[in-house]
Amino acid sequence: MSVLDQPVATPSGSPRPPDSDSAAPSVLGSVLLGAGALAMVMMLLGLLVLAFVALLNDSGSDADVIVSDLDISLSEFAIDGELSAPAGEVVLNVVNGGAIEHNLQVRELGASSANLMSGGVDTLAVGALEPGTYELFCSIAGHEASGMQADLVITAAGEAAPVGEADGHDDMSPAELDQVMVDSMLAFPAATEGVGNQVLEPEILADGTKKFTLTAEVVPWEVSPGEIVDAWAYNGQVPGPQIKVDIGDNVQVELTNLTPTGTDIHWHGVHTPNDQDGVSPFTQDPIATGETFTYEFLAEDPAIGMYHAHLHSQTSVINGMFAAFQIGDTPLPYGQTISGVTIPEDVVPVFDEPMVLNDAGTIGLSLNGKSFPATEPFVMDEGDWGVIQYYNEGLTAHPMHLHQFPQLVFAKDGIPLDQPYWADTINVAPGERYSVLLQADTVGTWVFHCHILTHVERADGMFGMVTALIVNPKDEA
Ligand SMILES: [Cu+2]
Repeated sequence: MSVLDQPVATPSGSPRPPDSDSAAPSVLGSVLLGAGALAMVMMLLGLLVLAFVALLNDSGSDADVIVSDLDISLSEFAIDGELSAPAGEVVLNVVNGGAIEHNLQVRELGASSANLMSGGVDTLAVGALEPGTYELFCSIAGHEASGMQADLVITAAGEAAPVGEADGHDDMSPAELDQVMVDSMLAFPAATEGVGNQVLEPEILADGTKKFTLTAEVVPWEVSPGEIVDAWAYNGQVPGPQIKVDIGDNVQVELTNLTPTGTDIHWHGVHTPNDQDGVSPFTQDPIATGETFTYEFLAEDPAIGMYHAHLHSQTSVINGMFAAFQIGDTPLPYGQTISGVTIPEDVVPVFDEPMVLNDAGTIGLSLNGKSFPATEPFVMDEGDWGVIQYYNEGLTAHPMHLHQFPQLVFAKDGIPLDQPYWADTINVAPGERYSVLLQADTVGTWVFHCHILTHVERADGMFGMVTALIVNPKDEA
């Protein structure tokens, strides 16, 4: 924090314009640089300002104004930086250090920075602030709830600045902080409206073609209890409906675009003719708002794929336009012995479920379109086997850790591994898919989460990329 140590007097009751004080220092700087005629003109203007200030001093003004420049950093999903200042003029120097678009608003003042792309900067001069607490937040849907809020504390002159993180919990005792965390965890699993990943049934055309119908539109989506965001969704779901076809099927997918922008569908990890790859304008024209386009291709090879928008993906995909697309079945390592563990010849998983990761946009840090405690648990009986397919549709990698049970990675991006391997933490980068097999041989509720800890906890409790594997005793099945 740089507080100007030469307070400038102003007439009582008429706050100084935020930038008037900076004119004089910048003029002096220009003169030092010897910058020619423009600098001379600026210097004259500066002298006029100084003369005006002197005149105000002579007129008997008594209000000293302190100007505080505060550096504020935005990221996924936090507001950090200099969050306290003495009463006076406050200027917020905002930088977006994150990967996606953010802004900074002061709730009580209605003041807002511009929307900043990654690396963007803006200066928000909020004027003279009285002592008190002001709420800072990012107004992009879902970001505040994901953690982008902070308190700006303005102290009275001579009062010490608060110590510690100004996250709205400074006044809580350790026991109270414990209780907030415990309460947030005991809310799991919480019911919310809307279920993603529903398997989409095709219409079978006369020639046997499997035709799937999708509508893309912006819909309200309950990410966590009471937190409803604008999702960009296929058929009103996040993730969009799962499409499963067999090897050799002729596939048609008819998409009607009701989103505000043009779109297309890219079949990620799926072999298609070039003109069906869904990358406008290279392989097709953008599908404009209100238009319908039909993709058609032969499902030749097995795939653990994804489908998502390619055009405007930085908005549409992270806001929800992503889903699983599967061709055929990826073979399990039947009868193989891997690191001393033999997979049964006749293993039959009790489930084969997608785990779609996202971390950005309106949906935010989430598993299958939901944030803890609204995430769906996996449920098995003791001794059962299950298959989980990880898909990362977000902007950063997530090390997915399951307590207690190693996961056998048997395919990467849908390609069966010659040498499957066991791991308890699977790092899934954007665009990647991992297929894992696991056996739940110990009863209990086992936490299953991203191990980037700020993706799962914040001061007001557990959230985001956490779910659980619940293993019931066999005889209670
Ligand atoms: Cu993560």
